Amino acid sequence: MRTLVTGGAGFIGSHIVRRLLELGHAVRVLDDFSTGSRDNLAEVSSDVEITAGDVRDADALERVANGCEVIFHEAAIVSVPYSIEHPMESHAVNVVGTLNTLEVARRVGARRVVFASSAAVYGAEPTLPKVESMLPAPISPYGVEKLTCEHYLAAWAHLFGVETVALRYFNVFGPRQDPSSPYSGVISVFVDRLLAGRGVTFFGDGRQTRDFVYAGDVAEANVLAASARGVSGRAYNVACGRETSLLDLATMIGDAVGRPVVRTFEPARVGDIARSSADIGRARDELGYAPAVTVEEGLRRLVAARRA
Ligand code: UD2
Repeated sequence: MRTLVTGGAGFIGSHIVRRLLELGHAVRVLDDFSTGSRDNLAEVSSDVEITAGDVRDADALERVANGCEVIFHEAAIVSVPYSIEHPMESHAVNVVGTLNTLEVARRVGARRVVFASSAAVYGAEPTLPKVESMLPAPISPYGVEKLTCEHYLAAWAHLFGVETVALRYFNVFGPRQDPSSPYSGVISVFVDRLLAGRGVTFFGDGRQTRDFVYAGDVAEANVLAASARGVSGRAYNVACGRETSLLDLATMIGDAVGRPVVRTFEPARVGDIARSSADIGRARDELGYAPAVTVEEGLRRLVAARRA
């Protein structure tokens, strides 16, 4: 089938693009290259139609979406702290960009939109593991935006028959995640620092936990969500289903790199949640999702990719 990946030159998008190509699908990418890069698609670029453009630009989006059966909508400003500092811009890209994607999907007759949502929709409510039947209660603009988009998706499925699926990503890691921004994922930062012979810094006591999921598994969840039956209008946790503390994570990364880990501690980040883990039963039962890569194995692959 012909597919479009918005944000396809970004970290997660580039994993989805590769998986789609492996399965023999035709792939188009729309990316504004604000955080994505052509390097992320370097060795597959001759197999992908890449267009530079903004998801808020309806004409550009319609041109690339025309003829596509499934749209994977990954284009977004992906930072919680950035959304707090720049709520208007974050809303415009994340909410208006998604609404535009839904409208374009309807106009071009796309069968399905698979959307990159986030664990941020759950907010700080402490009950674990997070399960989709819980009432979402986001506490950041980013979380509000992702939840708003989920509601738009469900409404568009109901009103216009565009099939929609929202995937609530937990803490995604893997090759091509950029370690250089102040908002970078903790694994990309820790791996980069250890490979450079430096120590790691914990914000807080390091006992906070996250459910880290390998990007290849996230790509597989997207592919499954594109074709599963009876799932339109629904949302699914995409995680590993395992809770890992940052202290344990640093030890695991030290093992993968083969270096002892020097630890320093700084005050906790404002708004940081203490613990996070997902119930992945709904994705398993309804999408057939089964994460194939453990955190340890994912770290080994990431370290090997960074060294190469
Ligand atoms: C993740 C997602 C975010 C959103 C959110 C929902 C990433 C990169 N971000 O935010 O988009 O979906 O989940 O809840 O996946 N930390 C350190 N030292 C460092 C860097 C980070 O201790 O050098 C801590 C940080 O304070 C936090 C944990 O590591 O407690 C994870 O931080 P993160 O930025 O990787 O991801 P998170 O969970 O804040």
